[in-house]
Amino acid sequence: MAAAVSTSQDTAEPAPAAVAPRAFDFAAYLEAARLRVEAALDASLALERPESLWEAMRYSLLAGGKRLRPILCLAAFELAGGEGDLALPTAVALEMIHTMSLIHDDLPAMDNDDLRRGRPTNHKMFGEANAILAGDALLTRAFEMVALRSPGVSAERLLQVVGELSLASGAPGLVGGQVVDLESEGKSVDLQTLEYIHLHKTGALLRACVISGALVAGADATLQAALHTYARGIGLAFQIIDDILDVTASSDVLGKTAGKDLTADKTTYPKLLGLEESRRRADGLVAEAKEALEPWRDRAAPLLALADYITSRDR
Ligand code: GRG
Repeated sequence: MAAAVSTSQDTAEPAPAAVAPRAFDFAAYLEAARLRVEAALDASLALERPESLWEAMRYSLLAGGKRLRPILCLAAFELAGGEGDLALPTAVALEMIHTMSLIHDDLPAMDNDDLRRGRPTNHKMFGEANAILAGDALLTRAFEMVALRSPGVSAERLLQVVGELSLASGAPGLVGGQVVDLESEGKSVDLQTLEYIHLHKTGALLRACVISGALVAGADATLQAALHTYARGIGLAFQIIDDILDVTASSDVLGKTAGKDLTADKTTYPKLLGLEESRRRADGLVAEAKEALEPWRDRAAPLLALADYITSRDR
């Protein structure tokens, strides 16, 4: 039977230990994982020369955010039997790639946004050239974290992780998805193209998080295949919810400009299918994702709860 999920606020009387499955406290898990990631991110960048560059990198990397990508990486690492901090540099690398993509996405030549993670965007603070370079430096630092700053992990596993990160961040992933997204602005786009955009722009990096964590722990092919299915489901669901929140949430709560998709005349799931059907699809995808981990249900509580969090989040 799957571990029950509870939050720290639960006050129900504990059932006798002999019969009750131990409840998984997701709120406590998430907070502990977030603090662990924040400390590792802070330690990953010092203020070196030229200080203006490192300051711009640190500004965006340490600006908060849900830290979902590194947490997914660590959860997959643990599901695959990994122990200790071996996957922490990879988790940091994934957040660096994500942060780079946010900095570049906010640039005037792309989404042209002023607000990110509740603060002025990188180019608003440091200028356009510095923002481009801070993004470039975070992307390359991510590969440095894996290749040169992952003590205790075999070269063979690190090479596999480098491969995953390359696929996720390059033309087969983030960049390809972003290009089709930009080309689609102001046009009517069908569901297939929208799915392509979501799976590449957002899904590819989420897949890399889950697979890389598992690779560091030496996951076998069966678990990797299940994690691919899990990652596809949560990746698509994550972006559908992002589209929904763009319509339903405020800029204050999101920490970024709400209503952006409408202003940029983007095709989104809510635009194509309506809010209700979009949410139904996201719920269905999360159910499929969780189903894939059924054989590992006893150890998969964090990944199962993270999948639910993707559809229940408000930012
Ligand atoms: C230059 C190699 C290279 C790539 C950049 C700009 C770009 C190509 C891609 C854009 C990718 C992008 C911004 C996708 C959107 C993904 C998304 C839904 C981001 C929001 O993620 P959250 O909600 O944000 O997890 P926080 O702030 O919580 O981390």
